[in-house]
Parts: sequence; structure tokens; C-alpha cells
Amino acid sequence: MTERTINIMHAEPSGPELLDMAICGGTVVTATDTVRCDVGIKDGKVTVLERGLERRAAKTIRADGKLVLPGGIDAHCHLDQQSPTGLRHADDFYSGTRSAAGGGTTTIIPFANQKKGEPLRAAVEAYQARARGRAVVDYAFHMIVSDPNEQVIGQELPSLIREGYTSFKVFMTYDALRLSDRQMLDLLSLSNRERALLMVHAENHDCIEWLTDALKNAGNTEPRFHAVAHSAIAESEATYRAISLAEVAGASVMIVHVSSGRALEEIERAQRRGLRVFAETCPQYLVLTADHLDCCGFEGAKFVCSPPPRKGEDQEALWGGLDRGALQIFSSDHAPYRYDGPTGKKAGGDRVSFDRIVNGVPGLETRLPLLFSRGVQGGRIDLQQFVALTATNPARLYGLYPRKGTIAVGSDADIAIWDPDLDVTITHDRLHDAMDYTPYEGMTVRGWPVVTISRGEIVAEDGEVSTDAGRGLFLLEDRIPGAKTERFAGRLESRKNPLQ
Ligand code: DUC
Ligand code: ZN
Ligand code: ZN
Repeated sequence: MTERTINIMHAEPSGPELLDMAICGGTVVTATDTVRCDVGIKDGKVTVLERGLERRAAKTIRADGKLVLPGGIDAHCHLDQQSPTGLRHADDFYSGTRSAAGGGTTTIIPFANQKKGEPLRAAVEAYQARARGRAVVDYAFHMIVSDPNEQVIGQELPSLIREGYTSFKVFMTYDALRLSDRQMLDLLSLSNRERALLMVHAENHDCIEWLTDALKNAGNTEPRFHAVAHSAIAESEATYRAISLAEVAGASVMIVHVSSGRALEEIERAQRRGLRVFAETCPQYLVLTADHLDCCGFEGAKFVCSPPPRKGEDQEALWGGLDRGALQIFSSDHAPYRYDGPTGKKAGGDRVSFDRIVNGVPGLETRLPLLFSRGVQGGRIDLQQFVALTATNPARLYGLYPRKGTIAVGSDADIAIWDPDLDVTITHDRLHDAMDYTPYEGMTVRGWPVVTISRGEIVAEDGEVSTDAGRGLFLLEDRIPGAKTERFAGRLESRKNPLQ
């Protein structure tokens, strides 16, 4: 984008009620409404929503013909983390949050990863230190619990939840991370008691191992076999098991990165039975398929993530799940390992077997444009659903609402101004991450956020990110409302949410 697409004007100060900024002439969209009105901002907060604010602000942004949306919340991304085999992400909290800002995202929730044997609090403190002084947009943390020992269950986790770390992820696969069903039950029960939300990476470990061994014994080692080993059946079985364990423990559960129609079926079956089962999907499962892993020899490694991209029919099923409200959250699962270099996909050489290729694809900056283009412009979801999936529902589920996730008087002025008709060809050189590729290279999208505002400050404009390292604030999450006292699920925003 080379042209200035937004016109910024400065007004003479005119009295004590002067707003810091007004966004005028645009169409404001929340998860429930689409309204033509101006947005007035003072001290980083939205303070007024009405027409005719132009002369009341020190600075006016004209947004005629543009959409004024809540800044995105990316509720699942990884920054400055190490893989189970010790490979480090390309993005730290500076490059990762710059990339977020460039793509209209104003809040991220990455992970603080506990290594086995490490106190959970030490993990949280280590990740806090990585973010401090680096992040350019606001952030909270999910924890990854890999070692739920007595100290963690009895003391650390309850006290961290009460302090504002109210969500944590567990894994059903990976040697370094996976938990037994019994450990999951302990953690689900704790999450219910403490009103936290447990997130699950649901894949059947033994099934993946068994398929991997069989494939390798037959000499099938290329990247494309990653998608065969990580079968959709392994995902749906673990999804069903995670839901069953949550039901036994009486807990809510969030199934993250749902990739297959089969797993979605298990989720919807549980939701129809009234269970508090939430679910997330990601761009790679709507835009990529297993064929991408078979694109071009070892370069297929660029698309290796777990669970893997699947088939066209899975994409169709997931679009249906987004539209029906069965999937409440759309996150990037940004897991940025470079293609080249010692800490990326080629770390073991470009002939290594698929099971030794580090897992993950980048996507912080392309998440929103891909969903906007394929979903809203493609007629699969409407604008309200887009806002719900990308901002309001993550804010509600992870205890940041109404400070984040909407445009309302009193909310933080986190706003993305979209040009819905801007055609952009995605190329890695226009992104702001520290990667050396994007899996979406060459794809065109219609619609891109042309201005990103974080707490009343412009942090990205017309493809340029201009803001200081360290301005991002750490956010404490509220605990989720008690399952017995409130029908929490019913308050999620979705026109067609079957839970309502
Ligand atoms: N799970 C994730 O959530 N992200 C990257 C890799 C993985 O297994
Ligand atoms: Zn995962
Ligand atoms: Zn992830």
C-alpha cells in the first residue's frame, strides 16, 4: 500500500471537552451492531459514540467508506518460545506484536510455557520478562501446564488464576508435554473450581506414533506424510476424550486449533447436549489443505503444523461451524519457525523425516485479512460474526471484556479501520514479522486494516508500523463466570450460536 488511504486532520483546541481523537464518517461494527457514527477518544478510551465529532477533537481521522472495527484479539499465538526439541521462534514480543499491529490486531494472548520440572510461576515470570519492554500492543498470557505436580495443582495454579492468569493449555500429545487422562481430570476439576478455562491440544499420541512408525518403515518420510500421521481420526478421538473428561469433571473446555470436520462433529454433538464446550479454528485450516505439504519437495515443510491442514471438505465443515457459532474463536496459532537457518524447519537438514520437522506456521498479520476476505467478502459470514470471532468472543472467554473486544463507551480505544475494498497480494516482504516466509505467499485478499489504533494511539498506518517497543501493557484476565450461577456460554456473541 503506497497511497495514504486515510485523511488525518488537526483541529484547533476548542475548550475543556476536547477529545484527543475522533474517527469520523466511518461505519462502526461491533458483534451486535453496524452503525454510522463517529468515535470519540480521550485518554486512550472510547468516550463518545455519536455523529458530528469532527470539530471536537484535537485530531480527526476521516474514515468515509471505511469500516471501524474493534482491534483484533489473537487469543492463540506463540512468541519467543522454544519447541519441545529446543528450537526457538523467530519472533519475539517486539517483531510479533509489530506484525499483529500491521494486521489490525491490538491484543494478543501468547503462552507462558512450563517445562517439566520447572515451577509454573517461574515460567510465567520468564515470559513476562520476555514481553516487558518489547511488546507494542497489549498482551495477556495463557499458561501451558506440562508438569501438574502437587505444588502446581495445590498452590501455584490456584494462586496464578486468582492473580489474573485464568486460562491454561494442556497437550494430549508430544513426549515433552502430554498429560495422562488422570492429570487432565485433575486440571479440569481445578479449572472448574477456580473458574479458569482449560484449553486442549487434542490429538491421540499413540495413534500418531503408530502411524509415524508405519509410514517411516515403509520409507514414507517426506513432509506430506505429516498430514497422514496426524490423522483426523487421531484428532476426533482425542477431542471426544477431552470433552468426556471435561464432562466427568463438570468443567468447561476449549478445544483449540480444530482442523477437521470429524472433530467439529464431536464438538457440536457435545454442544447440543448442553455441555460447555468451546472451540477455535485458525486460518491454516480454512485456506490451506494437505496438498500444500506436497507442493514442492522439502518446501512442503513450510506448511507443517499440528494438527495439519486437511481436505476441502474439512474446510467446508469448518466454515459451517464458524457460521453456526459452534466455533467461537478464530486465532492464528502463529508459531513462527523460519524455513532456513539453525532454528527452523531445516534445522535437521532438508532430508529429515516429516516427524523431525518443527511444527507451526506463522499468521499473526494475515489472520484477519484472510478471514475478512474469504469469510465476509466471500459471503460465508457477516461482519458481526467476523467481529465476534476475532475480538468479542476471545475477550469474553478469556476475561478481557468489555475493556477489550468491542467499541463501547469506556472500552479501550483499540480500533482497526478497514478498507473493505483494498486488494492486497500477500507477500512476505510486506509483513512485519521476523520470518523468512509466509504460507500465504501470492494469495490475494480483498480488505485490509489501513489504520490500527491501540489505546488511542496510531500504531500502524498504510502498511507502516510505527510505535515504540514496550508500549504494550500486560493485561490481567478476569475469571470466567461460575458455571452454576450463570449460563456463560449463552453470553457469547453469535447470531446463530446454538448455545444461546
Ligand atoms: N500446537 C500449537 O498450538 N501450536 C503449534 C504446535 C502445536 O502443536
Ligand atoms: Zn497445540
Ligand atoms: Zn499453538
